[in-house]
Amino acid sequence: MMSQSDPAPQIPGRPGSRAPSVTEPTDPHDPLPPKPDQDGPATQSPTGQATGAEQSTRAQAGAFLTTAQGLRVPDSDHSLKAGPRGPVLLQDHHLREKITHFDHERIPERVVHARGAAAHGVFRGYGTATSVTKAAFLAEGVETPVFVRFSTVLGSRGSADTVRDTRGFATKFYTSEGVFDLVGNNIPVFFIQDAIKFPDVIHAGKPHPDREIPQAQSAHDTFWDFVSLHTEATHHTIWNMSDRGIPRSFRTMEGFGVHTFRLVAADGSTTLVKFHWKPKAGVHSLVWEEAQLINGMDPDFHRRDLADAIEAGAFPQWEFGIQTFPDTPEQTFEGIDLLDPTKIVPEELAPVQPIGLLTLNANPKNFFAETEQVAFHPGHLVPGIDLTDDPLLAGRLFSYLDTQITRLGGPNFAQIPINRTHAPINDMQRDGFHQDAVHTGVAPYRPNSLDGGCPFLAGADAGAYVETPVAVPAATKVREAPASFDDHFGQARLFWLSLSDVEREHVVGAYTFELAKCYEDAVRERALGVLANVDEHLCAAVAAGLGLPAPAPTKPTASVRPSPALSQVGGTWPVAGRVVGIVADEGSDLGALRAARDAIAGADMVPLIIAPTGGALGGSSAEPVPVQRTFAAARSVEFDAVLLASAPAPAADAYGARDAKAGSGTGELDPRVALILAEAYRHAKVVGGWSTAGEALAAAGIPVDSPGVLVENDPAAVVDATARLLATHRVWERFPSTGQL
Ligand code: HDE
Repeated sequence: MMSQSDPAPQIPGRPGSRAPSVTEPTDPHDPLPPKPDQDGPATQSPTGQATGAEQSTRAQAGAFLTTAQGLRVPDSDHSLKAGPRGPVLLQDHHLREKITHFDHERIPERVVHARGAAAHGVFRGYGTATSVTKAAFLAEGVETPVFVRFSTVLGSRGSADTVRDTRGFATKFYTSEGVFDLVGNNIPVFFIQDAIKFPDVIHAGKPHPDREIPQAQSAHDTFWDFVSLHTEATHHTIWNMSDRGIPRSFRTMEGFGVHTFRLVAADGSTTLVKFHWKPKAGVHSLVWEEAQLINGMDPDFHRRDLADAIEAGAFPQWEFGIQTFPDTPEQTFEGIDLLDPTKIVPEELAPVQPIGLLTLNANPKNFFAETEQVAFHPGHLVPGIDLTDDPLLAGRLFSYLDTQITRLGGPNFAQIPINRTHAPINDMQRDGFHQDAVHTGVAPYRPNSLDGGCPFLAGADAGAYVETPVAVPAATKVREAPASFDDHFGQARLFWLSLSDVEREHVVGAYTFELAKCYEDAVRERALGVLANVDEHLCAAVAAGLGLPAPAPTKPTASVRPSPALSQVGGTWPVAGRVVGIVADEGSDLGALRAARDAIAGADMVPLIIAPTGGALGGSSAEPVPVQRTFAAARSVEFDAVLLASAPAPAADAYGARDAKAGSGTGELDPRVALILAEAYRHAKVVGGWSTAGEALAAAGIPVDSPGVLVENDPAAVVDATARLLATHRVWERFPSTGQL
């Protein structure tokens, strides 16, 4: 029997591949297939060979419960005892195996980027990079399977998604020449210029070591203590304090390789490049109050959004691009040191040239096997992509390999299915914990004759990775950075001056919030001293919010040319996967409701019906409308726009003792609906509707004639206008600026 509240088919989020029955199924049958939106790692062998096996050969099999040895088990609820009330017997092999395995289910979380979500996809090369790189996967039309993991940096594995933080954007390309990993972030610069400082910046950002608070955020003394003393962090920090620190979705983030890389063409010529991912959905962020509410309402907001979008067929896409710079001995471009990872090259000086398209089209089948066990490494390179001497990159090349040995329990993590290359392996590495390969021969050494001399060395013409013979200038060993790394404020100022007014207001709000959360005035004062060197208006506004005097700059502020490409306001983008809530009740015109719902789904957005109770509206009609959210369970932050199909009166549970959001619950309109509307309006989202929507908006105190408030008789017209406005991401006019920044 199907459950009564079977959701409309276009709503993503069904947990299993089939709707469950109410009663427990007892007829033995094989495991259900995975959901259609899911995919798993390719069935390569541990030595990188295509096995042609079905993915299901790696999944559980057979209809009956077994032990890990395949022995069928008659009872898994009772330990073996000497009588029903007697002692449990040590000989219970099933109990011991079950509990022992459970005891060891956890592995260490990543020391940074512990919280993440991932998806499978495909990368298609445009061929536009072939003049600068021989990398096979970048050739025209070549399709390469990929696995992409997005993450926050500071939080533990179970922390909330929408905290203010940098996001990881790590891509594993399973190319024909071996695995290439681009382990990037959503912010193009980093806190530090030298890897030796990484433990410092992370220890400062992580919770205080005594009380282990606060979780997953930078709004605390140790973080601001460090970044105010260590001023090379200023540029990265202002990005974190901007809207970039609170993305709306993984789908609406840019990605950056951060370091400068060196590309090598077939003719041996080299080019320095910076890698970029440009989201087709545009760069879009939350507002801070929204982010904070979401952390409570739906801590899984970003991972749910990614999975739901893929399940709904709104496949997230990014264009891959490069900025190219001549590979000169100075390794600078327009006076910018390309080895300094705290600097960008503005796109206006070096345009991002598209070289391929990334499409994420499948959700993982198993979080642990894939998302948790995937192991990225900036040293996973393919011919045509080489490194530079960025001292931050150098330390990473050591760290990523090293960390996996603890995290994944030994040196054989490359054999875990999600990490397996799609190119044949003959590496002469042997044994170790969790060895999956069954090597043959007797001579895992070179040179040998006993295994016929195999394996043999390849030359560049046979696809070998040959490091570029870059000249290294004669030098003396020192612990020093070049003088060109010294300017810590100029590009923070460039970023600030490139933002629109509303984005600057957000930056001021974020600094003020974070510094207000610090305990020590000394830390606040020092942080203001840093801001004074970035911009006097920024510093004055934050100081005013903190109730502290604004210090004078200690260095002359740089004269910079703004880079409009850094602002995320302006422009229009596709709306696929955006979420539109429709408030309705039994008084709503069901025909109009269905039409609106279907029009939203037809525009590739996700419609969610919000009603006084669960179940379906028009239960006795021929076509009931399933409800996805109740007034008690919904909050504005789930929706990009909220439409009303009527003005629902207070529902039976609209009183404070049952649902504190309802308050005293007086008035014509259900107070939870009023709250949803007020919040959505406050966050500059589209609100509107048809029928009696105007009355509801008025009852919620929303001026019906203000921008982005859409009330029309025809639901289709409302949906149309909603989609047009959502394409601009937010109703920006609702955030008028003071113009003082
Ligand atoms: Fe990482 N970083 N990192 N990082 N990083 C890790 O590797 C490290 C840096 C980035 O989804 C760790 O497998 C050092 C910059 C991402 O699995 C670790 C330094 C950038 C991820 C590590 C940096 C990144 C990591 C932890 C300073 C952007 C998540 C677990 C030199 C370009 C990858 C792991 C995933 C993860 C070290 C700085 C991006 C400890 C030493 C700069 C996206 O190895």
